[in-house]
Amino acid sequence: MKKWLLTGAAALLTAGLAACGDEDTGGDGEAGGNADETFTLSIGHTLAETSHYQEALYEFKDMIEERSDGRIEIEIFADGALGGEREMIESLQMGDQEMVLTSTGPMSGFAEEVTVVDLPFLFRDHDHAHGVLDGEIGQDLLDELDPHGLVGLAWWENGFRHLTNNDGPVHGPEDVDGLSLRTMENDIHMAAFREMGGDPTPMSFTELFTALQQGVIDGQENPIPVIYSSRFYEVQDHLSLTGHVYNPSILIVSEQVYESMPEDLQQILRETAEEGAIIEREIVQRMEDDFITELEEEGMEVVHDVDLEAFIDAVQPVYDEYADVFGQDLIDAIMDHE
Ligand code: EAX
Repeated sequence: MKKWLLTGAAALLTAGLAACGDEDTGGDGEAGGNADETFTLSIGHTLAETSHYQEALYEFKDMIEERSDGRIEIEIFADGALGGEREMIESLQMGDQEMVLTSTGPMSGFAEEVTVVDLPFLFRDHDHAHGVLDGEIGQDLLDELDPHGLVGLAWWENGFRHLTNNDGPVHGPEDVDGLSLRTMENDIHMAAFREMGGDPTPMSFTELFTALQQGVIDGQENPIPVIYSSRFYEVQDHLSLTGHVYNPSILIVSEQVYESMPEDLQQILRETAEEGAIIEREIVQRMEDDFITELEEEGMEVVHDVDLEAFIDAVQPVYDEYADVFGQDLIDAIMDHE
């Protein structure tokens, strides 16, 4: 009985969505809506209103609303107001939320193929990452979202992730031994820290500041713009510039919502998301350049010259394990990309 009800509800929902798009879909379900229909798209993210995500989304909002002549209205919800990243992605799949700007961290629960980008030390620098993600490999990875009710519009950016903790300065993997560390809900990151003797705890970003404040965990890892805008300097004493993972973000729209929109608005969404990526990456670069000094001024002790080779050696077993998941050819294609 319960299953029938769910099936019935799903059928009603589908019929309702199809109805609102009937005028222009031509029955293929690819595009819907009509010329004068308006769409309000809520975009959720977990970072602060002073973050790189928020600053870039303001620009995105202005461009979208201008280019659509007001047929699309964007509402931005920061600070996890709509939930953690995994929750928000699930809401998109159910059609309960329109958009999310999320790190790839939690993606292993939705499209594991995408998390190849989460391998530690996979990308040499920002240019290398952008070259891979903006090319064929990046598009193929975004396409992996399609079967999961998600449309990946463009690769945005969170940045290179660095390690903070309250135990002491971390110079090499030996200093990670015994540290309890929050990680994203990402098996690869957890495996990497276990290889160093760390004790990883997967946790939504929305719980992280309180967990650090209460000493539930010793440390965490995040890009400089996140560490600064989320004020982790108030609850963390030591920062080590490990840059152990390049963390892209993805601007995602619910497939149900996307397919209810007419093609011209779909195109505006895609093109503006790609332009927004360029703007957002520039914001990240500026923040990465400026905020390390700010964090030192806020009292964090910063280790600038970590033993990078030792970290890279320590995480090699993770490559051996995940070569079977992603395929060595894909990993090589990414690492060898100019
Ligand atoms: O995507 O969870 C994290 O550490 C992420 O950096 C954050 O949610 C931004």
